[in-house]
Amino acid sequence: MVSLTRGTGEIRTRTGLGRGWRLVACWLAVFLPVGQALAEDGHDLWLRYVPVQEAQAAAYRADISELVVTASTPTARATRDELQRGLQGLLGAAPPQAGKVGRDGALLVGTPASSPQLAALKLDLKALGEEGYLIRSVRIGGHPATAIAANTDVGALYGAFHFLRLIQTAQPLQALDIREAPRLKVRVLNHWDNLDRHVERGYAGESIWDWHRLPGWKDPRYTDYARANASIGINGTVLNNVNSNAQSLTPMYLEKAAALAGVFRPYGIKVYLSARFSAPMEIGGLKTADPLDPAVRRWWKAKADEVYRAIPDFGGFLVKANSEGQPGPQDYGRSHVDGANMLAEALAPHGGIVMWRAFVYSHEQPDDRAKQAYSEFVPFDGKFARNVLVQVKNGAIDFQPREPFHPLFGAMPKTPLMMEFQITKEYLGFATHLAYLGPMYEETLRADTQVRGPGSTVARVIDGTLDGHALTGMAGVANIGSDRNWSGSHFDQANWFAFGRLAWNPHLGAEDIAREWAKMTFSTDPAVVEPVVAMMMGSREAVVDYMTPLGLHHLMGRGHHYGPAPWDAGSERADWDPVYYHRADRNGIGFDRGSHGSNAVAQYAPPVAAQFDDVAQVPEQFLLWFHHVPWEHRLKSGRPLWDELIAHYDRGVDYVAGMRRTWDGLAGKIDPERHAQVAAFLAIQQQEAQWWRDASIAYWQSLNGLPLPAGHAPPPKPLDYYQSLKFPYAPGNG
Ligand code: GCW
Repeated sequence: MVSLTRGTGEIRTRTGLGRGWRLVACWLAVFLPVGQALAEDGHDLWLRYVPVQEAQAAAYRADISELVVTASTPTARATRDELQRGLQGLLGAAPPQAGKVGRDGALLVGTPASSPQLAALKLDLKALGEEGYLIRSVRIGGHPATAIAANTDVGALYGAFHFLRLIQTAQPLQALDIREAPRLKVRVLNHWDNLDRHVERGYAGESIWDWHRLPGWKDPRYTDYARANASIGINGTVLNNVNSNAQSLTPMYLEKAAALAGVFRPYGIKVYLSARFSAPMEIGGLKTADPLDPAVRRWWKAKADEVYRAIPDFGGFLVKANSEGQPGPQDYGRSHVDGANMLAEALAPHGGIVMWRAFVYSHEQPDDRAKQAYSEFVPFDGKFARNVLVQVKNGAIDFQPREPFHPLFGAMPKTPLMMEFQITKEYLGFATHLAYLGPMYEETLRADTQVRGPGSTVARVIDGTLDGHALTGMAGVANIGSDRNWSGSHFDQANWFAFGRLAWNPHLGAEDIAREWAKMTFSTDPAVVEPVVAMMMGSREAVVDYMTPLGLHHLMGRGHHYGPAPWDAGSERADWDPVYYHRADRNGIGFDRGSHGSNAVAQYAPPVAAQFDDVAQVPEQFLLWFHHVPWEHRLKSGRPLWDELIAHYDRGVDYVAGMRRTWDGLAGKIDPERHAQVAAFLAIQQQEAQWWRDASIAYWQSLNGLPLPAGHAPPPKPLDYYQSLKFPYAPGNG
């Protein structure tokens, strides 16, 4: 049974509720007695707007006695509707609307242009830019009021969501003085969604884009998607997979994309498309896609013009070129700069941008795949057009549970680099493993590249402050699908949320974000919030422990990436095989990327390179990423590597058991439907964590022949059992 008691924030109480408010309060008291469970399926995400405790609601209602929003634009209407819906849900009824502030407790929302009363306040909005806002307690005509003010309607919408979040997280509404502006300009989701609705690396059902029924049928989900994104400041979405299909650029599909853009526009969200480099040949009838060929250049210009006729505020193109078999400029002996700048030129007259991905690796087998993006891109620093962002994954391999920060960050000072994080959990157990990615994002963002001395963090590279870039951004590979709960699991919603909050401000803390999310998603009761946040904060480290401890990486089953397969070898490319990454044998384990090995360390700034290169100084979490060491290698704990590896595996499995106990203890405090699904998923996770541990140990033992240290159980099955497991239909593949 769920408790409707939410929050402990100190809320001032007032009397004198209007008649409407009193009726609603009575209604709630009769029909929603404390202790009654509400059925919840996660569809409302963190925008649940469930009633706060009545005493608090009464206080909040006194603070918000009327709503003053000039709803003269679609965005302002969306703002008004969201406030009405939110306050209705949270407080039992929406406050009455007024044309202007006329009594105590008004909530005045808008821009100086839309509201003379706001203009008269002469608030300092200059530094807030086009998307910022302030929320301030003010006096208007002698009445205490709250102003949500911005330079644009979208800024005011963001402010409204922030205001609702204050109530959702049980904050007081007095003496407010909040100023917010996003630190990054382009805050986009990347959907790896195909036109047939298969989602590459998607674990939440099929794509939410119902291309076949578009543009005629605009699923109401699209509006909810836009609301959810706007609530965390996401301002763009790339609709289609980077492994793209040229059809997305045909008139038929542009019309469908335009319909989506129309739904998203009021919420400040621009549509972008992944552009297939060979589209001029596939849908344009040209014989080449050579970026220096005049006919090709003309084709892209005409295509950009056509796109902008359909979608006047189109954001631009995302491109994966010459990577994993995708076409690109190198097919014609041209460079990434030639390719990116050709598209940039076509988009520039319309204000569009190109997000050119640095996730490349060549057809030839490199000595170390981790080095390739840096080698290919650094020589081009300063050569990309002004409207190009180079989009760099957080690490140099591929979204592993843990990677050191990508060496490109800080290495291209004359080029704006944007971050690419993966929100969907391709390598972290899919949707059934609870892994809160906030700490992983934070770890990368706070990593110190040291390129301009200490404090040159990755966050400062991407927010433009380190090298003075105005064009900045962050992309997140979406975990959204048509599952009722959007993300495949309730806790995976937190990763979408955390991505958005960090894209808005990459200096935020993962724990604060988790606490916000937990309050909005489950309950403000500290007896719920604190254990949930504690579970979340250690959950990604647990995945690292049971899958790839101490710097191991890419040991997942080939292709689908589900489950352990450290033995996998012999595929068409060595660098798709786990054995390429761990290099284990009888004597030792790890990839030597030090100065005597592939020398990938040299791609970092000297102090960082020196630290990573020295086996005695490298952070142990990256030991086997940078070094090949004997199984007996002593770690800081005094234990040999082998014993330490086993300890990590067991610690990871134990953590999951601990999460299950914590979650079981929350029965009765969380609605039964969501509680049951999380409990079932945690049981799956525990089984799979154990499987990872057992299969990995069985395999390492087959190489090193070492016994397990005392107190650690041997794998229950022989190695060939684990090797025999096959998963031809694992989701999200290919
Ligand atoms: O993580 C890998 C995935 C591919 C993906 C590729 C990329 C879209 O396994 O499925 O392709 O990265 O980022 O381009």
